[in-house]
This record gives sequence, C-alpha cells and structure tokens, in this order.
Amino acid sequence: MLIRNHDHGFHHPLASEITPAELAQGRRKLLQTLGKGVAGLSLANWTSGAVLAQNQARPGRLPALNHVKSTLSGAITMEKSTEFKDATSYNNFYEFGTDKSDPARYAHTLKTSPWAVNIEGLVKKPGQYGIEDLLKLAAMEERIYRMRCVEGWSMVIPWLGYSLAELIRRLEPLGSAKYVEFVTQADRETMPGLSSSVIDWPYVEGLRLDEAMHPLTMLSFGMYGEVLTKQCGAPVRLVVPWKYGFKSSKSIVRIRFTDRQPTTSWMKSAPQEYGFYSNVNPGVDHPRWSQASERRIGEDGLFTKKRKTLLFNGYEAQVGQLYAGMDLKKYF
Ligand SMILES: Nc1nc2c(c(=O)[nH]1)N[C@H]1C(S)=C(S)[C@@H](COP(=O)(O)O)O[C@H]1N2
Ligand SMILES: [Mo]
Repeated sequence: MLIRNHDHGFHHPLASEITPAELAQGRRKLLQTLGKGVAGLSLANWTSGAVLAQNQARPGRLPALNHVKSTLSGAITMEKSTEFKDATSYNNFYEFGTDKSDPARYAHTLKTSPWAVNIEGLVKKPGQYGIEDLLKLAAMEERIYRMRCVEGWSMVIPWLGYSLAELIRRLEPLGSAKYVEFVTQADRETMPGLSSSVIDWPYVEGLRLDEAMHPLTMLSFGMYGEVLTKQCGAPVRLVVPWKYGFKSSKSIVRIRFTDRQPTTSWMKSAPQEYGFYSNVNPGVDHPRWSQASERRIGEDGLFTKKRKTLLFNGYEAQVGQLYAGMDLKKYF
C-alpha cells in the first residue's frame, strides 16, 4: 500500500520535471497570456481575476491565489510540509479510481468551469452560489494542517481558503438545522471511477452543524499558494483536520442543512467500519487495522518506525470541547 509508483504521467508537469525547451516555451506562453490579461489564463478560466496574484502560473504550475497567513490558533503546524509532488500524486478520489495514483493520472478530465455550489435545506438564504463569488466571500488564508487518512498515512498541507463558518453565517441556518451534508460532483462523462460500485454515487459526507462552524473547518480553494489541483478536489473542497481524510469531501456541488444526521457514503458501504464522527483517535481501532500509528508520506519509508497518532490528530485543544461527555468508542 505504501509503495509508490512515480511513473504515472502527470498532466500538470512539475517545474522540476520540465526540460529547458519546455521552459522557454512555457515562458513564451506565459508572456502571451499576460499580454491578454488574467482572463486569458486557460488554467484559471474558472477563477476570478480579483483573487489571482500578480505573477501567475509558473510554467507547468497552476495559477496563484492571493492570501494572508492565518492567525487562528492551531492553523499552522511547525512540522515540515509534505512535498507538492507527494501531496498531488498519492491521493484518494474514488471518482477517478481506487488506486492512489489514479487521481493524478485521470482527474484532468474533471470540468471545473463553470462551477456552482447549490445551498439547500434549512437556511434563510438557499440558492446557487458561483465559484467566483465563493472565492471572494472572505479573506483567503493559508493554514498549514496535519492531515490523517483512515488507512494510516498522514501529510502536512498548506491549504488556502477560509473557515466554512464564514459562508454558513451568511446563509443564516434556521434554528432547526443540526447537520450539514456535503454532496460532491458525480459526472459519468468525466469521472471514470463512477463505473465502479464501491460507493453509492454521489460521494456524500456530513458534519454536525457545530463541527461545520468550528473555525478550523475550512472551505478550501487552493494549496501551496496555488489553486487546487484537480486530483486534490478542485475547485472547492472541505478540509477538516481533526477527522480522518474521508470527511474532507472534494469537488463539492451541494451543501444541505438538515435536522437529521446525514447517511454518508462510507456509512452506507461499511457502517461497522466508518462512523459518522470519524475523529482521529489512536484509541479506537478500525475493525481491520490499528489506528495507533501512522506514516508521513514522502518522509517515512516502509522500514521507518511509525509515528504515534494523536487524539483529534493533535487538535484536541481546539476541538475537544465539541465532544465533551461523549463516548468516543460509541460515536466513532
Ligand atoms: N469526492 C470525494 N472526496 C474525497 C474522497 C473521494 O473518494 N471522493 N476521498 C476522501 C479520502 S478517503 C481522503 S484520505 C481525502 C484525500 O485527500 P487528498 O488526496 O487531498 O490527500 O479525500 C477525501 N475526499
Ligand atoms: Mo482516506
């Protein structure tokens, strides 16, 4: 599971993999693009000029997003960030296949423009919100979060976005709203993984309203200073750093406020393995493996001693109160 295959043909080559000739060509393209103005940036045709930084799209890379460093407690870990190439080549995005290298190989077909998120259910301001408006809704911050996948690997990612609470507050949830459901893109034309029935598509996730409103919960549009790569959930995804990775739904198209706990895709396919909460907890094992330790992608080899997993993935000081008095073995 942890042996990585580096021979997987990127569709957005990394700067380090580009030859001098390609570099020169890329520079020419960039100059042409700059001549046309921001609107001419093909990679960024889904995003708005307002949030793009001055000096865009290094050859072979995605357009930059203007941002400030977050001052939120717990938003910056001092641990070293995972290499961009590792964070974008070892992924879970079942809509493009179940192999860790499938998203990097196949997600280029994902159509991110036009894109809108439908807001539904128990809110005063439902409706369709275009990605351009969501990008401008609140100050874009960089937050460096520790992430932990249920399968035992972890990463450190510099995300760009803002607290989901910024959006939720503006939508004015009704008093009866207790949960938020996130539904993601499911398009047979562009997502080859949908032909498999591992998941009852579309991929659905959910949070309790107070978890969704917690300042650490992010609506993310970018990573490493740039717009999100497709394999990482472009153009907009959730980031919930104290929960296992599968709670962070990618390529969101619908957000629904409800009074009942949503039935998530993973609860449907294996309820005894994946609970609604799925808080990172070294003391609660997955039925088929231990959750006590982890390997950091790109840093820990197969024979390195594993790292100890932390309760709430190390964010206990920030989020522990949300679960005061709850039996975490029962509500796993
Ligand atoms: N739509 C969608 N979102 C998804 C998934 C998926 O298969 N489909 N996989 C989840 C899982 S299991 C993990 S670990 C994270 C992985 O995010 P990353 O590839 O950016 O590390 O995305 C989550 N979000
Ligand atoms: Mo995961």
